[in-house]
Amino acid sequence: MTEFTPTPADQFTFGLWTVGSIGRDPFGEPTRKPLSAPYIVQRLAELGAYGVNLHDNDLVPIDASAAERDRLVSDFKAALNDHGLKVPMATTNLFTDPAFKDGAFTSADARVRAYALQKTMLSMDLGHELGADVYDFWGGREGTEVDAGGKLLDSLAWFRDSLNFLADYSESQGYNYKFVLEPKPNEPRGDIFFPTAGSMLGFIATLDKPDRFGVNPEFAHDTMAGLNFAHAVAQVIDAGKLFHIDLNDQKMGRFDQDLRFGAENIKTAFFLVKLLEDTHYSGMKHFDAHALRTEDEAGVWAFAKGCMRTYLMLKEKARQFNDDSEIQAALSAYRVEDSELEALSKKFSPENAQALKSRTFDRSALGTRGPGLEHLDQLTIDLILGMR
Ligand code: GLT
Ligand code: MN
Ligand code: MN
Repeated sequence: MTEFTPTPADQFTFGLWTVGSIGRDPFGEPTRKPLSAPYIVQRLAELGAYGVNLHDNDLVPIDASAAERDRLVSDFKAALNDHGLKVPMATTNLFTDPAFKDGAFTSADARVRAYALQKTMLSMDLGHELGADVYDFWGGREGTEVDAGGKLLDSLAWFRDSLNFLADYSESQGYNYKFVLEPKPNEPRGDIFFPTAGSMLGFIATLDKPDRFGVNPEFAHDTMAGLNFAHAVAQVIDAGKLFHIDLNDQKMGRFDQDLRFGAENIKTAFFLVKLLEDTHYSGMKHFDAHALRTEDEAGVWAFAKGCMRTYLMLKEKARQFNDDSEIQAALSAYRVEDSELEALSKKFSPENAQALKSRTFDRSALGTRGPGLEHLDQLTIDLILGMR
């Protein structure tokens, strides 16, 4: 159906590492051949994506010579130019190389922490050269399996110092980066520091330049831990910190599956899309997922199309939800308004406090009211299943 065909105006992005995944897992060898970065650019543009994001080493191998780097970057830029694709977000691979096995910015080895800063500055240079204005920090190795090393508080301080250093570096270079911190509870470490969006929000407030920093929440990361991703995103929006979002899917309690967006938790995906659309989220919608390991290259592009199509279908469902008179009536019935009590409760004053303290409430009536949520939720299910 053409109406669910994406265009760049939808601001969908993928990572070189997502559609480029070769299907390796801890138990098995790759099942697909690598795709070159220029080819990925071409295919994503054909599918209607807005942009492609990358880690430094998705494009330039960690041991590349300067000449090799220049050739890879210039071929990539030519492809971006030819196909009109952008690079909105860049990040650093601080997790694959064995040097980072016990953390990057939170390593107990000062040499590793310094190397992580060097690698990130060079990667920020590359991202800027490619036009990125969002820079992501996913601390995959920033965590522990054992806490006997006694670095829990030090790690927080080292991480803070590193982010402050890099924000100053960005400013000194005239880069206009907005930084996004991406929480994950575990995997690849047994426990990763800053496991939730809320912990990132708390930490951002302790940085030297908190305005430069936001959160990059990811559907699968909260879902692994049994959390409700739409709730987490609402909190990030409320804090004015939703600068970027990673969309995918996941079964609760499993390993990091990175499933196609909407593949598993369709109801949470619906309420998430509704939240993003109702609040006019204007950042990138990045599909941080990959095709199933079972798939060949055709499966990779079916996966990419599916992520975008499902988002657009859920966006249409959200519009229908807002236009549906029966649903809107059930929503109105759910909320009880009382302008006098709302005025008294809005803000403290001695008079308001006194008025509330002396008020008589019909507690029994409050406890027996049926709010109609079963009816409202079934209307939502009917809508999602296409029965309305
Ligand atoms: C890795 C991780 C993702 C992060 C990427 C950015 S890499 O695939 O699982 O959630 O967003 O470093
Ligand atoms: Mn992830
Ligand atoms: Mn992610």
